[in-house]
Amino acid sequence: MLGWFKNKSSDDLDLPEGSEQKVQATEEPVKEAPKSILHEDVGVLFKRLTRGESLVQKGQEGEEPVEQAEKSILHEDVGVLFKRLTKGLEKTRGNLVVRVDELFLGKKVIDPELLDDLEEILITADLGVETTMALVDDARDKVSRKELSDPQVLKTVLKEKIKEFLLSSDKPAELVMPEEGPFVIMVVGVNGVGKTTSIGKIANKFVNAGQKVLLVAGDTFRAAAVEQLKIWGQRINVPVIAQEAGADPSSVVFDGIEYAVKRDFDVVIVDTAGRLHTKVNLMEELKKIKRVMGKKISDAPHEIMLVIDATTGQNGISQAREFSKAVDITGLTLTKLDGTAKGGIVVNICREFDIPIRFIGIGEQMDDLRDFDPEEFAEALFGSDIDQ
Ligand SMILES: Nc1nc2c(ncn2[C@@H]2O[C@H](COP(=O)(O)OP(=O)(O)O)[C@@H](O)[C@H]2O)c(=O)[nH]1
Ligand SMILES: [Mg+2]
Repeated sequence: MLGWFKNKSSDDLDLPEGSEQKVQATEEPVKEAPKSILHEDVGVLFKRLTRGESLVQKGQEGEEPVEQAEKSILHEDVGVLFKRLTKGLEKTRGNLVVRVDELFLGKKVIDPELLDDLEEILITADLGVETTMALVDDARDKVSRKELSDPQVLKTVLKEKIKEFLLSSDKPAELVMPEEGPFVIMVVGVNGVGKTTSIGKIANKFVNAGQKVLLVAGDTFRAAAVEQLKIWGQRINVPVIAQEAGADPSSVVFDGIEYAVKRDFDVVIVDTAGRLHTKVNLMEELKKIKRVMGKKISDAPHEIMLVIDATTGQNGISQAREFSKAVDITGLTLTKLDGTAKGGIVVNICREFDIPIRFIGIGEQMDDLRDFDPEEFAEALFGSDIDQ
């Protein structure tokens, strides 16, 4: 039987010594285990989770019709969610889309000045120099080849191109589900980017999909960080493995993984510190944590998720580079898009990195962590038929 779909036992949870269990996991009704989700990639898995689908339906054997729509979001919900996404991206929309619209308003010719102004807008919205140059150079080429002369057409071309960059990131992640044992997610990122908050929100999605989730407080740098994760554990009713502040993170993680294996957890999400005494130590510590996981479960962690605060602009890009050097980042979460006019960073990241964006944060509420769907994102940003 696959680890992901092991029948849940309702035994008591005995936490390792030194760990604290705030709340007992609620036991979900036992469901029959499907067989074919094994090689589904993690990206797809996350997407299905965030759409509220049950994980225990795809590939199910047997003749009874799969109740596909049972939990999937109804049409009106999609509309509401989309509106919220649009609202979350309002600042970026104002800074990028509205400014581009204004720039092109009443223009009859594409002259160098127009292209310079366009360049400035794109840079200001944090699309990054390279992405901006790619867009503007493409326009210049088209103009000089006389393929393009109408500014309104350029505007459309520009939006299409940005969409293309976003969509280019929509590649399946080369990850497979573990054959047995829990699926382990290690969450990394600098201090304050939204790791712990995102962990709570992601864990909630897994819980809603019927998974038995364990949180591990690997950020032992500050007592408040441990407390914060425990509070999330309470909110969503999942146990948290933690030790006192200052404890060795690797030892907390070791305990956590061991506990999860022993107790048949489906998903383990490990929080890590974003700051230690020096940067070098942080990266070394993360490598060590990763090694410790690998000792307990040979292919763990199955996902190393880097959380980036979108309001930090190009800094976020440097963080992605730096963390990628230390550990193999397999997925990204971009938080606080609701708080920035520089959401163009999403386009920049899609174009520059091969790492898929799993989630975007558009607010502080539980369901404000959204599955990143490039098509939907582009639509929310550019869609002209959206009432504001
Ligand atoms: N507006 C907004 N705030 C967020 C979002 N994600 C996280 N935050 C806030 O960012 C702050 C830092 O988050 P935290 O999870 O503690 O960051 P960590 O240090 O990386 O664990 C908290 O106040 C969160 O509520 C988001 O998507 N939008
Ligand atoms: Mg934290």
